[in-house]
Amino acid sequence: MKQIQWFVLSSLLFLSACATEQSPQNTNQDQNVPRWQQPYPAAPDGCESFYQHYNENPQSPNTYYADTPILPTSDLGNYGNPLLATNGANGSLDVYSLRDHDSDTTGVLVLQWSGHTVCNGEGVDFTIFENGFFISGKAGESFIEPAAVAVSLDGSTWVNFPVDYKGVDSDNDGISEGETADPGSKSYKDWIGFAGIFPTLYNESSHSYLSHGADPFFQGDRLNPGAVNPETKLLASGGDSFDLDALPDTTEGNAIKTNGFRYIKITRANKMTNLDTNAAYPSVPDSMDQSGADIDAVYARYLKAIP
Ligand SMILES: [Ca+2]
Ligand SMILES: [Ca+2]
Ligand SMILES: [Ca+2]
Repeated sequence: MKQIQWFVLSSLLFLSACATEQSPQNTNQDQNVPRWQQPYPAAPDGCESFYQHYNENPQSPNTYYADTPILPTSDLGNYGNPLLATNGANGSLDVYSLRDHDSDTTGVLVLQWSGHTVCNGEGVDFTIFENGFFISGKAGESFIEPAAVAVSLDGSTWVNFPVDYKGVDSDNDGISEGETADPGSKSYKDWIGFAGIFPTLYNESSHSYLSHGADPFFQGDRLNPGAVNPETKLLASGGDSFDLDALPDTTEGNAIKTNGFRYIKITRANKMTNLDTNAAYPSVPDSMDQSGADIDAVYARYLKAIP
């Protein structure tokens, strides 16, 4: 977060302080807010949907956001506490930053759902919430901090979600002599399949499913962040949603499409090689934190308890 302006930081700290006034976990639910009405989205055999779980067990503790850090396992300091990526979406500084830390410069975060597999159900299967936000008064503009996503059943064999960066030469003057680095596109349209692109609205205190009728698996409209789903009446959540059906048709990819996954790996894009250019993906100028995406939480839509 080295690029952060002090007044922005002050605002975030203020918002963060406000957010702590209310317990984030399933309290004070408004019985009148919209909930998903049955039938629930079709969950695979043996799996349960987020909506069914919370409609039927509104006081139950969380199981639907990733709750266990695998890498790193301890607080690295300097916005490096992985527990802030496993405590639900609470916004602003309640995040694990994929920046370089003294003891880890890989830009990688690995999380797990304890005792559960994330299933491949109908449509979107999980959403990653970063701490980006829409820039007030500028339709469609926001801070972009891209990260790539991979999933695994065993924690060792990983299947990457396909990504495509279309912003090479984003200053539109050709790769000129002496221009050694792509400045990094600020347009969300150029970052396909990455996390850290769509700002987060979902928040356990102020924009949750049970208390506010927000759907963590309905991203909404980039140009209309406050969108309401006309079919479900649920509020948009922002964030970056992923469907396991987008995985490649390899043996490993098909196994996860069929059986789901247990582990998720999130890697900041500028630590990865873009095979189109054989260079690292660029950082995006003017992002809040050019040193790495800040992961707030990952919510699963369908879970299966491991016997
Ligand atoms: Ca799916
Ligand atoms: Ca961020
Ligand atoms: Ca968090």
